[in-house]
Amino acid sequence: MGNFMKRIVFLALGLAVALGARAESAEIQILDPWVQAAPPNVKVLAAYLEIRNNGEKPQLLVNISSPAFGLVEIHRSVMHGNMTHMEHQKELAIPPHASVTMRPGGMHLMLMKANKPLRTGDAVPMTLTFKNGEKAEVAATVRSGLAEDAGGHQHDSHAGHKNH
Ligand SMILES: [Cu+2]
Repeated sequence: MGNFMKRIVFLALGLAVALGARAESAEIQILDPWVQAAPPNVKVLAAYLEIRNNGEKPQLLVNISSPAFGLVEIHRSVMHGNMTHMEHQKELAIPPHASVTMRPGGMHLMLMKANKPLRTGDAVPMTLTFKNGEKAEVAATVRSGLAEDAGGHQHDSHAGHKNH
C-alpha cells in the first residue's frame, strides 16, 4: 500500500508541475498574429498581433525571431506632418492586466530579409522573447489587411479568420 500511495503522490506532483507551467505561460497571451500580404518581390513585411499581459508585473518584449526572416524589429509608425516615419524600438512594455495591440499605422513588427516569398495563407512561425525569459511561439497568418485599413473603428479579431 505504501508504494501505491507514493505513486499517487508522484503522479499528483507531476500534474501540479504541468499545470503550473501552463498557468505561467498563460500570463502572456499572443492574440491574432498576422502578416500583411505583399507582392513577392517585397523583402520587408509588417506583422501585427496583440500581446496581453494577464500577470501582476509589467512584461517587456525584448526580442523577436523567425526562421523565415533574417531580422525582426519592433517599429512604431509616427506622423510628421503628412509623412509617415518608422521608429525602431528596442523593446516593448506591456503593463500588468493590459494589452498592446499592433495594427496598421501604429506599432508593428518589421520582418526583414525574407528567405523566400510568402503567399496569402502561409503561416510564419515567430518566437517572442520577454525580459523575464518567457518565450511565446506563434504562427502568424499571411493575409490582406484591406478590411483593416478601410475602417478606423475597433478591429474585430474574427473578421479575417478562415475556418478550415
Ligand atoms: Cu516598420
